[in-house]
Amino acid sequence: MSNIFPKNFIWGAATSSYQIEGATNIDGKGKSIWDKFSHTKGKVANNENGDTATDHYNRYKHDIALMSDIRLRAYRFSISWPRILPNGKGKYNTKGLDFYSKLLDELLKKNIKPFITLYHWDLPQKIQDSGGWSNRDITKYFSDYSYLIAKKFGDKCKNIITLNEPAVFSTFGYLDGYMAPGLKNKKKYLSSIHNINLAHGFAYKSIKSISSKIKVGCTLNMAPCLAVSNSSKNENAKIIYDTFWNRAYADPMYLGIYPKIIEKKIQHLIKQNDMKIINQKNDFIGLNHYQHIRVICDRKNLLGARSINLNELPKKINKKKLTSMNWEIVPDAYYNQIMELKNRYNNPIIHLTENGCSYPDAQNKKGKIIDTKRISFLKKYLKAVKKALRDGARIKSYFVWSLLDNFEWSLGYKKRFGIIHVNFKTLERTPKKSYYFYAKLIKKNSIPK
Ligand code: IFM
Repeated sequence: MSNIFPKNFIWGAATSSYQIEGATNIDGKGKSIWDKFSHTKGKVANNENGDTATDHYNRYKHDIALMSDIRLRAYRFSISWPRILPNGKGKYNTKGLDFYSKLLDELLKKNIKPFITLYHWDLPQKIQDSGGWSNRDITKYFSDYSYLIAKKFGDKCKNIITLNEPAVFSTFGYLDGYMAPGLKNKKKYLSSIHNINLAHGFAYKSIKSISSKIKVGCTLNMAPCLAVSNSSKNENAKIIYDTFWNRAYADPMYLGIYPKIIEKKIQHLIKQNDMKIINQKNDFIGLNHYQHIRVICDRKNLLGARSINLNELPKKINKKKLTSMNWEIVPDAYYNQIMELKNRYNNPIIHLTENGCSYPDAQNKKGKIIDTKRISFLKKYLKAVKKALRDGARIKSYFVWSLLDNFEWSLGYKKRFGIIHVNFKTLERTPKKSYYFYAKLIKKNSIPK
């Protein structure tokens, strides 16, 4: 199999607002659920927060110059909803719009295609105060926010992703409580599923009402599930987890139906026409993928199933096969997940909106970061992408996660995913070896040897 990618394949990098911007409390920005959560003692490793993050808000020009130096073709970033609408709705904040307007202009000047994500988890706290994703009213607020962004930026950006990883922010935010807003409430979790789906549908309609030329889709974090053992209780747990993790959003958004297990539980929330609103003619699916998921039966968990910690595995896994997130390196799972999208969702256009790995990435004595493990990871995963292309998947882009080391949510700043190193004391950027690897990949449009 050759390593050459199709002509016009889009090589990009991704980030998100709360993880990189900083400037959380200036220029009229409202508070987000992550501002509150990270400032609540004990919620984030070392009690870190995104107040400064990488200070991208002030350094965006320099960051875009670094993108341009390697001829990055696209940049996926998210807009901070509370920076635009401090209360989540109502009057907009001109300074917030100005920031993204300047960012977009700078990208276009350097010939870098912007991919906007409207929601990457930093919900306005004001909206959380009235229930957040568990209150159906959010669908209207999100739709209005989407309309505003499309109206202001639709001429500059032709690809909009409505939501980033619904399964993550609903499961960890409303069920396991491990991420903002930190709830453990099955009822709210179940309502959040339906409201998230509806919000996507309404946002699609709002954006398309501004211009049918803007391409719209949702980014889903999907991964093949494996039972931790073949006992019937674990096999059953796998089916439950797989349904909630992989199908709760993709099936309604892309097929117009809820999986039976979920439908039974949320039937009372589904109003006439809801399924029609949810199931739009999406232009693409965005896939974020890192590893497969091992599932165990756990009656204490509100779903009766959860993903495992690796130390719960009957057999130890070779440490070399793990990243510093303790995630397994399994490129076959990437291939299988892409093919599952192709086969189950009628061969859609796919954007690979996130993939990458975290390692400690210390600077050596000469100040260099030789992240050979990341390069090896990327080579393996990109070969899986290539194989899926060969087998007919309509993949148009690949976005490495991430452009910069950043704030890894509840895990704080220790987990480094960037191809550019950030010194969180001085905020100095240092391209890692993988940055130069990526440059070569882009130049040759082929996986370097
Ligand atoms: O950092 C996150 C990102 O915000 C969403 N996808 C997974 C990444 C790594 O955990």
